[in-house]
Amino acid sequence: MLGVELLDRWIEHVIALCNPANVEVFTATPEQLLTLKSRMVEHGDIEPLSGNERWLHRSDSTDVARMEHRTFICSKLESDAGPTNHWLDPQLAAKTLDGLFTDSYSGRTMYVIPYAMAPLGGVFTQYGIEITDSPYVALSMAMMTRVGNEVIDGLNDTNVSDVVRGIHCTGDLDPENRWVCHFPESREIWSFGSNYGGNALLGKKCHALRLASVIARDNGWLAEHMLIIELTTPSGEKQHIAAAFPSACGKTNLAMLESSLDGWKIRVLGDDIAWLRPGPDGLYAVNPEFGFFGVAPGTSAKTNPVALSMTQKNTVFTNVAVTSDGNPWWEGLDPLAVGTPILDWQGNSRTFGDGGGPLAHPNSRFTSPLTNCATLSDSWDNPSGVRIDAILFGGRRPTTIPLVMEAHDWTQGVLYGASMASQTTAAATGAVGVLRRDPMAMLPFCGYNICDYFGHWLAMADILPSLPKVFSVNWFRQDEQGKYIWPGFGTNIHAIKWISERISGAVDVASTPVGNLPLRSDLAFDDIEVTEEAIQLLTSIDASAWAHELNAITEFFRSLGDNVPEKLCDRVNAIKIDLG
Ligand code: SAT
Ligand code: MN
Repeated sequence: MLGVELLDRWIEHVIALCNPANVEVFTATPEQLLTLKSRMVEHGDIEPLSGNERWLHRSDSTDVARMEHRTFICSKLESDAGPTNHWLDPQLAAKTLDGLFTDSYSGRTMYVIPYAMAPLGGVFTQYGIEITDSPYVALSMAMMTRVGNEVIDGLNDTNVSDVVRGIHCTGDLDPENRWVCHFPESREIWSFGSNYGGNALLGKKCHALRLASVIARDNGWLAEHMLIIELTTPSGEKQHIAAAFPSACGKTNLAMLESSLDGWKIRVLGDDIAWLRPGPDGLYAVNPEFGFFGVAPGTSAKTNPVALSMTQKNTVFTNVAVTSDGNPWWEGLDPLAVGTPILDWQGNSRTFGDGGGPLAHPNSRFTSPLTNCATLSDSWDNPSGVRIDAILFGGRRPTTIPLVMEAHDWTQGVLYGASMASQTTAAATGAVGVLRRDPMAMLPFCGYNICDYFGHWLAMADILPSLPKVFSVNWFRQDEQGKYIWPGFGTNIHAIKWISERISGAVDVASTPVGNLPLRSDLAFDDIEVTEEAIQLLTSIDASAWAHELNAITEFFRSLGDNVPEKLCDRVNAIKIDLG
């Protein structure tokens, strides 16, 4: 089938198990895409929207987000999955999955999708095969990963044991019978019962984060939940920043930020995942993905005009509302006149302003290829990646955490990441708005023991020829009335500018035990609508709030058992002492 004996044998095994009506090796040729789309239209999987190659997909109403409690790491040892993952015994899992997948494709087409993650032809490139019975998954994989004949050539030249093998089945979409299982030792992924992005596009969270984090641990690199941007300073210097934020905390908006400050320019390489490896003179990064899978609600001409124009062509929208002239609509876009007819995300006839709840699902999405993006960096497809000058960690924090601060050293930087917390969002099922610790934004994505993961981050200091600076950022600070005090979005460039000036050594800092803060005179805040009190709150630290925060971090580390690296616990204690 692919001309690689061991892989072909595996594909034959899947055919025998799942019993499809047809088998198609899907390389997303123009003919294949045309046939796929017309088949999907016929079956009601997608419908055309107005504009050039814009499509709507409506998911099952219960299949709208990742389900962390149905996501499993099936390592041989439970201790390898660690305290934050759901573990399943691999043999037991295999037995259950074998049962679920038996005859599960009957009457359906089985798509075999060879894909690559990361630009082709470099040390970063990894190959995978996803087998699925979902045309929506096939169409999405063609946008989110690299597919095609060149990929099959690369796959042929790759060690078979390095190829990630993923098998996905739509199943009955019963939320209680949903399984996203990862086998790090055999590099396999089995996903049953959901067609939602993070559960079903196996190149994304399953391969590029959960399995890749294990591969990265074993090979001295990092697979992270990070955006990558290229910053050009007024003097023409290029710097690169990787930033970790939990899902739906504005990674896509930051990645596509258009600078309002004269002479500063931002270009995007990725908005969700970064693979980072030691290079000749530091840490190099690529975006393993080939597309954007962005949250639609809140994307507007004000928050992200770049994303908005990107979705004017060649885009699949999932679970958005549709206007009577066939345009996608979601909360955050310009309101329509009250009483205007509109279809909500489930296809119900509604009228605008009818008070019947959100029209688009809060986790509705757009899927567009990277090349749709007008501010894509020229380096986006460079197989060597770009050298990272700074790493940012951020979350939704209403209190305590200042707008921006710089770690004194790598250990404190790792502590920033390891103690990250954020209010939860609609990107995963469960309560929204609750503060939870989410180390490096990897809580749902680290494929191994989180304590070992902290250790691996610390050890990078010994592997890397030079270390990027590490910063903590917080765009979500609130006042006592619960009102956001920082305008965010475009104004975040002011924090980025300070970070850049710290990289180049152009500005000094106010040193505190929790990190280095900007000097008031270095903040070009004059053109921003933000009060003096707000600036004060955003750029200072409150010792009693921090005492509370440090205790909460200690408690969190304790909740992870005895294996959190001592270096991190010691640092928390040292900061407590320094704070007095
Ligand atoms: O929901 S996905 O995992 O596909 C995207 C995200 O949450 O970052
Ligand atoms: Mn994400």
